[in-house]
Amino acid sequence: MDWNVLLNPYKQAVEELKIKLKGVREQCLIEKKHSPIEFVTGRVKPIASIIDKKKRKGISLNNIETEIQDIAGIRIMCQFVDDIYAVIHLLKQRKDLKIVEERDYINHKKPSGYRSFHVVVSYPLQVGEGEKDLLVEIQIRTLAMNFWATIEHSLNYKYSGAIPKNIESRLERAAEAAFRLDEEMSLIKGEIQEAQKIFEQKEKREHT
Ligand code: 0O2
Repeated sequence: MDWNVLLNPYKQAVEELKIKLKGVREQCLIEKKHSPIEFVTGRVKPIASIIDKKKRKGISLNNIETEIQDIAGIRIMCQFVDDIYAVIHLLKQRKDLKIVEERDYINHKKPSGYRSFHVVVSYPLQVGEGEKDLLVEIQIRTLAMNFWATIEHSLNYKYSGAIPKNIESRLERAAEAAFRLDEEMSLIKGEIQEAQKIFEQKEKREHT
């Protein structure tokens, strides 16, 4: 298996999608509209994680590209929960990708406390001799959900997936606190957006 041959198109897809989604934010800012996208990150799954998942799920080498849907991963961070749904709506309108699966871990949180909305998209990458359809997993979450997930991910790594019970229950409570933070922020969304607009104008004046 030549991993470079397999992974190179995914690398390109991640770069292209990052540019396109950052472009959505730029466009909103230019038009002085609220951007549902705060920031975007992306990665190609490390080879060791692909092998690990392949073994864990009993996937054959031939089926890696169809059964491991997050070889290419994009993460979109939003300020408010409503923004997550605005991003999903936006993705559904786009002609350059097709949503093939949705996983709603916001209304159906994982037992760990994890919340996020996942969509798997089929992305037609333009290659030398035509087109290659690639699966890309896009995770859409608020800043608070991202904060929680990042911390839980490192704790999981530290404890090799066996987080001690007391930390696990604190994490579950922290996940609920993050959820309540999102709810509280949503209630004063209008106020926050107005303040951000005023602040942006002030910054602009100071730098011109
Ligand atoms: P990384 O480092 O993020 O790339 P599975 O991989 O079997 O758990 P499945 O069905 O392939 O699940 O996909 P799913 O659940 O839609 O997405 C898995 C990815 O979601 C994970 O990727 C994480 O990014 C994120 N995720 C899911 N559950 C949790 C959780 O409880 N805590 C945190 N922090 N993240 C979670 P990977 O493969 O773990 O790795």
